[in-house]
Amino acid sequence: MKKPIRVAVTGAAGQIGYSLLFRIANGDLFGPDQPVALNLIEIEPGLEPLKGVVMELEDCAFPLLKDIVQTSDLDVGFKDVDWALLVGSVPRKAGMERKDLLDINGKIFTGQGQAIDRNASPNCRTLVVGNPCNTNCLIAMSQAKRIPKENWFAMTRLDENRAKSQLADKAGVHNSDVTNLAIWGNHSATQYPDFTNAKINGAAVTDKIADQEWLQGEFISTVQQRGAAIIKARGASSAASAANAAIDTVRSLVTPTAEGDWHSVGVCSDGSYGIPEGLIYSFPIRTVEDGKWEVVQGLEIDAFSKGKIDATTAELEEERDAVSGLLG
Ligand code: NAX
Repeated sequence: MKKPIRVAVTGAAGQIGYSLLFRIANGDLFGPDQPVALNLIEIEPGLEPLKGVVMELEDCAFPLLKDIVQTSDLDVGFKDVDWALLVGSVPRKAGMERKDLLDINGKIFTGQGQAIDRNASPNCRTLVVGNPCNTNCLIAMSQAKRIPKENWFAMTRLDENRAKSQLADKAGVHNSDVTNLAIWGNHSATQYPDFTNAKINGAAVTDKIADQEWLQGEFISTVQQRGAAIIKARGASSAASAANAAIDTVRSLVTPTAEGDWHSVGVCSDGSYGIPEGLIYSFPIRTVEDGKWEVVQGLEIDAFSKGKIDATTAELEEERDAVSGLLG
C-alpha cells in the first residue's frame, strides 16, 4: 500500500473547494493507485460549513481517501503536507482598490507562507489559486526560506484552457487539437495568451485562423475578460472550471509533458526572456519529471507579443513594489 500524499486546501468550504475536494479524493490528481489525505483549512466562520462538506466527502466512501483534517490552525493544517493548494482569499469588494486587496491578502499569505515553512514536508509544493495569485504566491514564497523556490506556483491554467477553447471554437476543431498555448505574466486582465507560438493540429494558429484582427483583439480580450463574463452570467465566479484547472496544473507538474508541447503556470522567474528574476510569472513550462520543470527556451517573441509581455511584466512589478513591506 502506497503512503498517502497529504494535500492541504485552504478556503476548503468555498465554491472552488466544493468542486476541488471531491476530485482530489477521487484520485484525479495523482491517479487511481495513489491514496490521498486531505488537510482542510478554513477561517473560523468557515468551519461549520466545512463540516457539511466533510460529511459529503465521507458519504462518497472514496477508496483512495485515507484521512481528513479540518482546522483553522495553520500549524495543524500544513503539518507534513506534500502539496498545499492555497485557494482561500478575501475577494475584492465594491470600492476596494487593488492596493487594498493586495494588502489584505498579503497578510494572509505571509502567515500561510510562514506556517508552510514551519510545518510542511521539506519538498512541499504550493499552488496559489486565491487572487491576486501571482503576488500572493510571491509573498508566501518569500516567507518560506526552507522550501525551494522551484516549488512555488501560481495558477494560470484556467486562462490557458479558456484560450484553447476559444481558438478551437474559431477554427472549428476540438480543443485537444490546440497545443503549445502559453499564458505569459499575471493572472489578471493584462495576461497574454500567446497565439503566435500556439498550434492547431501541429500547424501555426495563424495558418489555421486567418483573421489576424480577431486574434490580436477579440480573442485576447475574451480570454482576459472571461472571468467577468462568467460572473455576469452565473451570478458567481468560476468555480468548477477553476477547480478543474487546479487539477490540470498539478497533474501537469507531476507528469512529464508530451514531446514538443508545454503548459502554463506561474513560477519564480529565473530571468528567462528578460523577465525580472524573482517575479512569479506565467511562462511556457515543460515538466521533465515529477518535481523537475523548465521554462521553454528559444520561442520567438514578435513585436506584438513583446508589447503585451512588457505590459503584464510592468503590472507584476508594480504589484511586487506595492507589497515590498511584506516580502521576507
Ligand atoms: P469563495 O469566497 O467561495 O471561498 C473562499 C473561501 O476561503 C471561503 O470559504 C472563506 O471562508 C475562505 N477563506 C478566506 N480567507 C481565508 C484564510 N485566510 N484561510 C483559509 N480560508 C480562507 O471563493 P472561491 O470562488 O472558492 O474562490 C477562491 C479564490 O480563487 C478567490 O480569490 C478567487 O479570486 C480565486 N480564483 C482564482 C482563479 C485563478 O485562475 N487563479 C480563477 C477562479 C477564482 O476567481
